[in-house]
Amino acid sequence: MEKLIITACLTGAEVTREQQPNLPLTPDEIAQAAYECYLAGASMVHVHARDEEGKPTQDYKYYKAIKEKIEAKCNIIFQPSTGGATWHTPEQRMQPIELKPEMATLSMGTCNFGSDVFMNTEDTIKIFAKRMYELGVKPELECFEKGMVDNAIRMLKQGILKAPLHFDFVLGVPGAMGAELRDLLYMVESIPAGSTWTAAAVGRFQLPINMAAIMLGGHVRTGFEDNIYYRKGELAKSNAQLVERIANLSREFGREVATPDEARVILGLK
Ligand code: KMH
Ligand code: ZN
Repeated sequence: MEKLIITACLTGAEVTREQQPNLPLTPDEIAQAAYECYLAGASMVHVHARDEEGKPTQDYKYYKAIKEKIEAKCNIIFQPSTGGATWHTPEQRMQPIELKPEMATLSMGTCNFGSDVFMNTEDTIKIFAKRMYELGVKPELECFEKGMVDNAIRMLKQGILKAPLHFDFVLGVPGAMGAELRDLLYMVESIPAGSTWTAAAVGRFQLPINMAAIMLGGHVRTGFEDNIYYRKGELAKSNAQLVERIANLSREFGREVATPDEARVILGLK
């Protein structure tokens, strides 16, 4: 089986220090967490920036600082968020694309997101995609429910997206698709042949969905953005602790873990 790409989603836009005391917030903390995850077996980091008050920000300058600090430490793939927080405008959300990262996220539709709405109109998706391809940034297609996979396939046929596609199934967000095994299987069966995919799931669903992805030949996203616990009632010590468990499980299963350069080949980044 292809080697496993582990993406560490370090911070997110929703989790707070009150909930998870070890949440990395500053560019230095995020870069250090990225490095620890790299040492633990991650080949990519999904990054959300925070300002000096710990509030989610899509400001270019924070992402630039984080990118540079990570690159000074290791060659892990830097994948900034263009999702931001639900209250960010599309213009704010697009800023990290200008850094020309190898990848950036691209959410494929609108859904409820807890008590908020995560808005991604067709026009917004097209504008984000166009700019990404102009700058040589490969989109990771964030699909929070099956209709978003269908949207991606439609946009592929229209030439808005380019094959091979890389999907990230984000399951278990309150207001969107659940995170049972059947939900993951439905997503996996629905994507075009030749696509690659990663599975992420929220809270207690993170570990079982990650394990299913290892077995099914997909890739894994783990980290505090999606889940802050190591096991029931026990907070994780770090993002790296979650990455290390996935790397160990995968190796036990007989599937080696990809280095960043191996991940680049699998994802067609080089
Ligand atoms: N924070 C969510 C509203 C992404 O990073 O691309 C959106 C999100 C998706 O996290
Ligand atoms: Zn995110």
